[in-house]
Amino acid sequence: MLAAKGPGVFAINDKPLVAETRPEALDDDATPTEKFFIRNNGKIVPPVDDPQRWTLAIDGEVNRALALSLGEIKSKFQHVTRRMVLECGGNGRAFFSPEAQGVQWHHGGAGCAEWTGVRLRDVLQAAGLKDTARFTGHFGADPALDEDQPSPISRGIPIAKAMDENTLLVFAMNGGDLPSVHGFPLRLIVPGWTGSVSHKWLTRILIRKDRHDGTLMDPWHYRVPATLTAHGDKFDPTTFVDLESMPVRSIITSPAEDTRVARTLTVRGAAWAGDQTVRLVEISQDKGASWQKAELSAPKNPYDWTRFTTQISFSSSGAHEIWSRATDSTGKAQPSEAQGWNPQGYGANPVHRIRVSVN
Ligand SMILES: Nc1nc2c(c(=O)[nH]1)N[C@H]1C(S)=C(S)[C@@H](COP(=O)(O)O)O[C@H]1N2
Ligand SMILES: [Mo]
Repeated sequence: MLAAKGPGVFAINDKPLVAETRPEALDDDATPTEKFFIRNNGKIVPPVDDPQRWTLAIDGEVNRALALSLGEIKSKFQHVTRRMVLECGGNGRAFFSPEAQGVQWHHGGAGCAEWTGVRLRDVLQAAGLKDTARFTGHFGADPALDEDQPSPISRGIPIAKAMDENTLLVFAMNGGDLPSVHGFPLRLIVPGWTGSVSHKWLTRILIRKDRHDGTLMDPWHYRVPATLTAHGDKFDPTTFVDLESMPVRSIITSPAEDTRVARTLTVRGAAWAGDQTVRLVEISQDKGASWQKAELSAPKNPYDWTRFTTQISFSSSGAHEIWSRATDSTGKAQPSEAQGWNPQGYGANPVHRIRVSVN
């Protein structure tokens, strides 16, 4: 399966399949499908023999429970295409020291694709939300690694996020059918939030009166301390809060790490900030002693990433580093080192640093 992925994507884990994208492979405005990161929790990618017979159930706190075929979803609701970032909740985990538990992502557990689908809001309105509707629960067709378990993952979001106009039920990626590994024939894209709520191979959305209690909704998963913590602190997960919006991050996508570069060169990259927007991206060529502002291009639509570019000049040849640092619309900037160590390793968004050899 990974063979279908392009260069610049490397497997972190085999079963379940987890693959990260190298920063230099994220140099396009829209991440090509073959370069998009993969995060599976289940045993296999569920085979879909006949997509015409795929149905999505909407039930629970609704006036009319629905069972919609793929054809009905495509024909009854307005199509929307948006370029939006999808990012794993654990992105950046590898920057925590000592090592936190979970997939050791660097900055490449993220990508920005063109997603086409319908608004979840429109479908929920067709079902008619009851006043008691508070939270969603997502169910998909992938079997758990341990087949005694009901599902590898079943997470949910508050109704307000489900009703956000940018939350989509997606059937196409970058203009083609959604690939199997990314959730064919139907997935959720809940932009800006931990990727774990963007359910793949989606078969059911249960509308609930209360927070969902499915697999990986337990106190340890996708939950973070409410205050800044450090390694050695006592952690009580019952006091944690749900990880929702992802923190601000930037990556240098050109030049590539460990390559030879000219004394004067263009540095290019991307920055994004969960539910916030990117206010500022700065580049340092002296390991953070001084910073120079990069030029930002306007995102195409909400939740698109912000591409940046700037020219820098080194005054000497040899080994150097280039760093990038983004600041979000609330004024939060990426720290020099990962902050807020927590056992599950969420929220590590240090500046991106690459080594280059200057001619
Ligand atoms: N059914 C299902 N949906 C899922 C997952 C999964 O294992 N099973 N993984 C989630 C996680 S943790 C992430 S980060 C994203 C990754 O989406 P991608 O593989 O298309 O990049 O899918 C989410 N949706
Ligand atoms: Mo994830």
